[in-house]
Amino acid sequence: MHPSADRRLSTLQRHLLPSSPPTSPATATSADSLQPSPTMASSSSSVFAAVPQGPEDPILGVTVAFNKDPSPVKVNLGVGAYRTEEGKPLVLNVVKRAEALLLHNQSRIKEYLPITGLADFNKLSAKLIFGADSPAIQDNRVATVQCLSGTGSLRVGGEFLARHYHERTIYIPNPTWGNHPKIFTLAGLTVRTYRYYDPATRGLDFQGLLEDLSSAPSGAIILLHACAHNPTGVDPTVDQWEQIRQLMRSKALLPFFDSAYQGFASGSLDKDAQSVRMFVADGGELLMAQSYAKNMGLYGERVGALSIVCGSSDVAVKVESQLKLVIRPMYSNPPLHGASIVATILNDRGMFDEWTKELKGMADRIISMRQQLFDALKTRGTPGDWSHIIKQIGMFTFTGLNSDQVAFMRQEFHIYMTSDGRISMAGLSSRTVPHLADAIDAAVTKLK
Ligand code: CBA
Repeated sequence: MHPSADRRLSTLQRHLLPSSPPTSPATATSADSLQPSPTMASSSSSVFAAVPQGPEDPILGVTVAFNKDPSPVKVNLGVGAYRTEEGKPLVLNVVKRAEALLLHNQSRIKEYLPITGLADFNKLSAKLIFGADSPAIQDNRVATVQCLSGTGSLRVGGEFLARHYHERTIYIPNPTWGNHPKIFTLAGLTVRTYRYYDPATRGLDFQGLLEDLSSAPSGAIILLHACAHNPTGVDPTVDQWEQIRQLMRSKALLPFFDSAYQGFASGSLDKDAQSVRMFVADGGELLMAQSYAKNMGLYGERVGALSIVCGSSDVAVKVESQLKLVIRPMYSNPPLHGASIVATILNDRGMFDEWTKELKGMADRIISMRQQLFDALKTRGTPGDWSHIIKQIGMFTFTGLNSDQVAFMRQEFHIYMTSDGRISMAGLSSRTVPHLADAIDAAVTKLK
């Protein structure tokens, strides 16, 4: 464990947890009652005047800055959102078809969904990630609830664990998606990190990972990226996954998988679910947060699922009853539209096949962007080894550029990325690769 990383997290936890409420004032005197009450505040003041300005989100704030930039050559490689070769957001054809079907179905109603969401959607989502022949599904050991995309699934899972699991510590990889520590801290868990990435090799710090998981307390929760690790683009090999699985099961560590990119890493839904399926096949328990934001392009529909694989069907029934108690006071029940799109596609063989083709098209375009960027840097003779661009997988490249170089590229080239040097390959196109390569070349040459 890195003590410095742990210290950083506890500072973060102090910032995130609500501060204790102001002590209640002593009984009001008559002088007090002459002071202007909050409701008497003049129009120029506010009862919220002392609210401090909050910082922009490190990832979504990049888009805010990008939108303000009037430059015609600007490129947004911050948020992980797919763009076409023309640089436009993509609505999949199969999604348009599903929406057209839904629109023409006159018998559709707009009633509330159950607290757990659309039943069909839940069943199909569990099958998609665990596999149709999964023993856990066949034994009815899975409790699945529809949630607000990946983020909502992680949060509901975190709150469930904080209420009902004996160990409150969750270990997340270092680095990880910036929202993870905030989600789990606010859910009521204690967040610690395990070593994951080695900047020297720009690959997995497998030894460090095994050491840190070995020294985690028995029963601790371990957050694992199912595939296409964000932000590094570095995943364990199948052999390494097997060693992780054996170690975790031998120490009764509880896996909490985050699957935000199924199909985006390799282009194959089954291949990208391999790590998860290894953990389900051994009969053990786990949590799974699934998102359809990227692989179906349903970002703004906020559609995802939390599945908890339990030891028996009896336990799964009780777990589901408790998930309902987490969800009901939070947002009552989830939205209908996105889940209906997903269920329509997953329920129809033809549409499912069309989806997998479109998904593969997106994954392949990202892979080709990796090659093009690598070639462009090679042509320019840019100092350094850039082979990690083609070795890393999924939506992001963890370039190794430092925050000064990132700031320089924004200032001089209007290229926007997160300050840790992560670029969203899905935001690149053949047209913008040369511009990015020029910017990286200038940044590493000028700012060592
Ligand atoms: N888990 C991981 C590992 C992610 O990268 C993201 C999205 C999510 C949540 C969960 P959603 O709630 O939309 O289903 O996704 N991360 C981002 O792509 C972005 O959407 C990213 O740019 O890192 C974000 O919200 O930050």
